[in-house]
Amino acid sequence: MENSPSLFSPLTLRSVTLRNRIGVSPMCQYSATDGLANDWHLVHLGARAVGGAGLVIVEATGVAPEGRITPGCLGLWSDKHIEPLARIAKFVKDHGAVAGIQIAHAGRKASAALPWNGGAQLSAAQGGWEIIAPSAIPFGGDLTKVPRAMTEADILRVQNDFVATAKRALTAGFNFLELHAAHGYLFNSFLSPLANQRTDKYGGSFENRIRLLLDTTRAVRKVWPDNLPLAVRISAIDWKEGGWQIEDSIALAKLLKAEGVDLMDCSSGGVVPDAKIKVEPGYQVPFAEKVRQSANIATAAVGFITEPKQTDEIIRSSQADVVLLAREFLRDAYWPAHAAKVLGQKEKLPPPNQYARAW
Ligand code: 531
Repeated sequence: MENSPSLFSPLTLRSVTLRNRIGVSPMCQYSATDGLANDWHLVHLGARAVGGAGLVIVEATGVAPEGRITPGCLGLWSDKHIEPLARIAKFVKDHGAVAGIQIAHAGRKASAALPWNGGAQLSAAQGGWEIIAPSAIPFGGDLTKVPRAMTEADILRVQNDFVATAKRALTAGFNFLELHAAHGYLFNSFLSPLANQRTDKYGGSFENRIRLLLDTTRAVRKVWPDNLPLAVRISAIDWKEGGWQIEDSIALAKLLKAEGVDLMDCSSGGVVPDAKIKVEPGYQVPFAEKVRQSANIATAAVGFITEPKQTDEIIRSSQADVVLLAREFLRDAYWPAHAAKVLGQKEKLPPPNQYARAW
């Protein structure tokens, strides 16, 4: 009889095996200088590998300086960014987790202040920069900058930036790569008709709006080894009439799967500031479930997931293959160890030798 998986079952994606289904969601730390990772990132991510996560994903990491959300965001746009990230990838792997990284371009949501400085967009005098997007439409709210509509040359350059960054991520030792196509950032703003009003081959029809992401994925897959998993984070819906819908996500997932994407990480929202989002425990899990069932691809569930029982149930009921915890992991780096105890499965997560007498 086949055993259906639970939270502490391993998961193999290509040649990479996660020791359990618990992942650290990529979470911005706004703590880098010039995009360079430092001791904060090492301790933040390293602690969660020690805590028992199966997968640790480094926060949205800019493929270009102007693709950072804030001046404190990580980047991997040059070779000098590799070494401090390599140190982190090694530590994470040495402690039993898969080392993932999310690579990103923030598009019209770039050039913002750190959240603890208000998060509004920065003028040039404040250290901000020119922002680019599919169309010259500002995001709104505190993000008032009018982006420059990208030329075809800009589009090709960004594609190349993703490819070059993927290569550097490989050199740094990561064994899981995620493309950020959610939360209103550059790829997401091409996907959604609410942000993309282009009239060329990158706008209008569904086929045109997904072109940049599809082309970039194809190009990245060529340099990201066959034996390593590739994931894409999407906003499964815009939570807005006239916006991107779940059917679009399913159609996109099928096409991305055909390009060699192994896992769809299903978040939602972030394309427009006035979306009506009903945030409650597990509110995005149905998106992971629908995409998984309808596109026949592995998914990650993310968003307001905090409880061991709830998390275990998501895996047992086949709603998702991986559960990514975000804020709950900020509250508790040892969440997997605590969850194993609550679920009566302590034997499934052996302690690090150094901590064995206290586990
Ligand atoms: C939270 C967020 C989730 C969904 C929609 C909008 C915002 N996060 C997203 C982060 C940045 C900080 C806020 C990223 O995806 C990089």
